[in-house]
Amino acid sequence: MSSGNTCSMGSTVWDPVGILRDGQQQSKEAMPDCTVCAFAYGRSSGMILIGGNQRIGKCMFDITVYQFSRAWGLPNASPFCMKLEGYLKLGGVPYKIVEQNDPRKGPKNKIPYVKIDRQIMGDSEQIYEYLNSHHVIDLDEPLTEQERAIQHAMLSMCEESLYFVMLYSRWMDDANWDQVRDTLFAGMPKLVRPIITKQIRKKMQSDLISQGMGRHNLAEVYSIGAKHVNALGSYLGERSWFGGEQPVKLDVVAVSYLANILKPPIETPLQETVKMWPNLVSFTDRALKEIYGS
Ligand SMILES: N[C@@H](CCC(=O)N[C@@H](CS)C(=O)NCC(=O)O)C(=O)O
Repeated sequence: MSSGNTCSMGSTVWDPVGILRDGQQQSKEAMPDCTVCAFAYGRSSGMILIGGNQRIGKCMFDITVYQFSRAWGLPNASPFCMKLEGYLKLGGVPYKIVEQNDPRKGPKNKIPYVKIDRQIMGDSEQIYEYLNSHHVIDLDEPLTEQERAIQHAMLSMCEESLYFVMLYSRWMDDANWDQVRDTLFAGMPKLVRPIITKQIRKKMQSDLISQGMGRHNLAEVYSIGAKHVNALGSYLGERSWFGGEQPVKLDVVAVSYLANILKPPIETPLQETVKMWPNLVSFTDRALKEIYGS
């Protein structure tokens, strides 16, 4: 699959960045006599760099992540941004961050998106799948097929429903709006802030109504959210990680939502439900520390 230092897998050809054993990064021009080989061994996978007859380093895509500015002391106030960065951190994949607060700049009009070598790509799960299919990352390797199936369903529960409960608490629940506006738009010039934030809030509310969550009242929405949080709490049980002995994809997904519910100074019934699960509270702190170093 490799020739010289350009690597091809299927129809994709890419020019990886070499990372030598001493941690130095090298461009492909600086490694004309090296060969790139893919390897996969247990949870560890990637591209190694062979020079002469020896392994002299590893290769990685040159990855730039475009994501919202950080807020509330969280890795990110967007669970999708927080999750994508967590995947890369847990997988030991190097990346650069560029702050981007305008979703219209992304290929799917959403944040986050990435540039991998010269290719722009949107959607956190599609980005993960791409890296996984190129042997860069495989966070669910420790799981059985059945565990993967259950955890895939829980990931969808978080992204396709709990996410919208959280959005509702930020954009529709009047009790929280001042806090949300003044934190998420702190960087916006004061003169235009009231007008622009009003427009964005209107758009978010209309999106929530189209999606369906916005048609429920407060009590109904928080009761949907409580069922999801209870499912996460029961499923985690006494374990440290959803992966058992070690974190897997769902650990990154779960902390991205739980931290975003627990840490901002937004007191909601959803936050109260999480606080009723001491295992989820300690999981959140453990995952923030061990996955994100915060
Ligand atoms: N499926 C996408 C969802 C990303 C997403 O919904 N991002 C939100 C921020 S958390 C966004 O950009 N919203 C802007 C908008 O909808 O206009 C992913 O996994 O990356």
